[in-house]
Amino acid sequence: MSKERSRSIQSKRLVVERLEDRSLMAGNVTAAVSGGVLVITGDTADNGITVDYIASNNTYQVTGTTPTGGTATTINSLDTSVPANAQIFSGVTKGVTVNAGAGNDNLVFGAATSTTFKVVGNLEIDMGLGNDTVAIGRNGNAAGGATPVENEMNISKALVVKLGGGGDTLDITNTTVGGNMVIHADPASGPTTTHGADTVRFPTTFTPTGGTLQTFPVTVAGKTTVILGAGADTFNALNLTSRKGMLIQDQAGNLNFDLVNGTVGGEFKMVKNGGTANDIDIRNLNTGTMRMSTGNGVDTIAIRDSIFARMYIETAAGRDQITIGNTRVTKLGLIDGARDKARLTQEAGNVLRGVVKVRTFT
Ligand SMILES: [Ca+2]
Ligand SMILES: [Ca+2]
Ligand SMILES: [Ca+2]
Repeated sequence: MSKERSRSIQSKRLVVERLEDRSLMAGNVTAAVSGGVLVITGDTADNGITVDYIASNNTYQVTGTTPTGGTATTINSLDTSVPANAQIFSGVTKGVTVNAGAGNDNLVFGAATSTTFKVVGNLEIDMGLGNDTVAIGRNGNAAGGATPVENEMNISKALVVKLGGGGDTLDITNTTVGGNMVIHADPASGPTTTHGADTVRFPTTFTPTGGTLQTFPVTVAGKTTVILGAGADTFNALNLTSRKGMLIQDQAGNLNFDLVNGTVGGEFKMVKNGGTANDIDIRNLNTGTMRMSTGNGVDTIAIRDSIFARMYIETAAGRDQITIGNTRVTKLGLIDGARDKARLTQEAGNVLRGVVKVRTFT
């Protein structure tokens, strides 16, 4: 073999090795349409993924972004910041599925420049292990901007989000769901040691600079189920309507819960187990039956400006604080402070028809 030939082989090897190293670090996501479903699959690296809907020709674009502290993600091994490499898909008629895999992944639906996002079918997301962030729908704009940029998300069937192990954050705004909405903040099975402190938020308001507050609600035609798992979890919902009921479940770790301007058809039910000092705030909730059990620990529960046909509150062990203000119960209910008794503070404006109070003090 000539010296030149040998040198040329060596330099080729070097180039290949360098490319492999780079793709491993950057993370690659595959995207393809299979049976009418847009399937997006991440790897074990930190993946940044933005999915956009192009209304003019009913197509979907998947773009790689740079996750916090990571490097730019490629889509189908292509650098999508190069216009010629744009990954655009048609024939998406039966939904969108995302499996982000391990790593600290960042998933966004709706580019900053577009105004609508449509999914015909289910939107199913599984973020897997790692501290992940997911944003569905958009309102607001860059800091100091004058005009709200909004992206209304419209899902014809169910929205299912599994955030997996780790401390994850999910934001949903400006969204309508035609079926049920199911959110698992931790793995649905297996030991709670993989559970993390998760945040599920519905940040549905925006005030443009020099303008007035605007509302971008979330409406679910079916039932909403949120399972927060163990860890110190936060649930903060503003302007959330769920027409066929709502179930909130939380295991060990303190829960910080806020539900403001909520409408729930049928029953709102919260089952909280564990935590030493849960903080539960409900304001302006309109539902048929409000059913809450807060488990052990010294819990703070405040219910204000709300209307229920029936209201059941059980606070279990621990000397809990229950505050009720300007709230109307039209049929019946029960407030049970359990064996340590709960302090019940009644503010002005309550009409608690048929509500029996046991093991409470004022
Ligand atoms: Ca990943
Ligand atoms: Ca996760
Ligand atoms: Ca959790």
